[in-house]
Amino acid sequence: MMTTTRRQLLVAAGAGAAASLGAGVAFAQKAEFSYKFANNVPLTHPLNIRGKEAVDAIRAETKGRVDIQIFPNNQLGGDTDMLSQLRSGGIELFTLSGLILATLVPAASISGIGFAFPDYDTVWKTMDGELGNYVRAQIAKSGLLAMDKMWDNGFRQMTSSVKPIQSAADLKGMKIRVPPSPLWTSMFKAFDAAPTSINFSETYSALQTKVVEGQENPLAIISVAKLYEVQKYCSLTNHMWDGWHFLANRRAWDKLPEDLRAIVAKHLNATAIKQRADVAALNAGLQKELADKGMAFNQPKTDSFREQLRKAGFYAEWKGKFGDEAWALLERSVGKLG
Ligand code: X2X
Repeated sequence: MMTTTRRQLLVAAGAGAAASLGAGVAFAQKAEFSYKFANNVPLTHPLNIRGKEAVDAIRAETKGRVDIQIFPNNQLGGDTDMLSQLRSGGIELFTLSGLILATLVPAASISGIGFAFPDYDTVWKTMDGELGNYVRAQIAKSGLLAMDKMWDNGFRQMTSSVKPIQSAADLKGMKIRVPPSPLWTSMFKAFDAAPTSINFSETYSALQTKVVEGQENPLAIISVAKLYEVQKYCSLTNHMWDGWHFLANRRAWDKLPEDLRAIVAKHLNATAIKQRADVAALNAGLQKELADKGMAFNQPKTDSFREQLRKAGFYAEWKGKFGDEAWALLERSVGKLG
């Protein structure tokens, strides 16, 4: 079943490429607004497949006035570098994990609290709702703008080249790559692991050269970035959810006339909903494909991980950092934490 879904996605990618060639001919005159959209994942990820669909729709509906070029797969640098470029205006559009954005907007990492979300329904209710609005308001104060709908990365799983992770005790001392974000480092320190902050652009080689033994990511990322080539074990921990904010440089956004802004936002937000469905399907079905490629899967009980976070004071510490208002918004959606 999964092979079909993946094939459909790849066919969609091909169709997108053809459509954009057509668009190039139709709108050969120079666009009034030529913007760059940069991101950290390969072209085969639904973020780029649907992203392409969105920029094609925007080009068509604006009759070529808004022309967005996609720079996938860290072509313009790692996440922290792309964030600087977004702020300076070197790139106009960028998708970034809320947790990494938290280096600039601390509230943005609240969606990554360990084991906060039980399922996707709760994720989208929360992030399309009040907590998401709260975070987007904080982002707006930073000179950036976040589209209303986040794009899905997914529930994250732990992988390693040395052993399956069966319980929190197996993480003790493990050299594990985490994305550059205080919350990620704090969480894996609370697990008693030895986390190192590494941008995704450097992750494959860090695993390959054994600078680190493990990493954690949703199955869609493990698949499209071929992390299965350098990792043996995959432990289905679902320890946190992660998604991308679709960010714009404020000055570039304000340059767009109101009607064009509405068209861009409409397509980015509508396409996000389709991208979420693609990622959910991939993450639900990729286990067999990755097993066929040689990964060994296990499904640990989550109790020991949750208990370890509680014992280490992780929830109490981050409740203090995020503050009562944000924490209450999160708990209103997901129930009492910690
Ligand atoms: O850096 C990662 O691990 C990734 C690709 O999941 C993010 O964008 C946070």
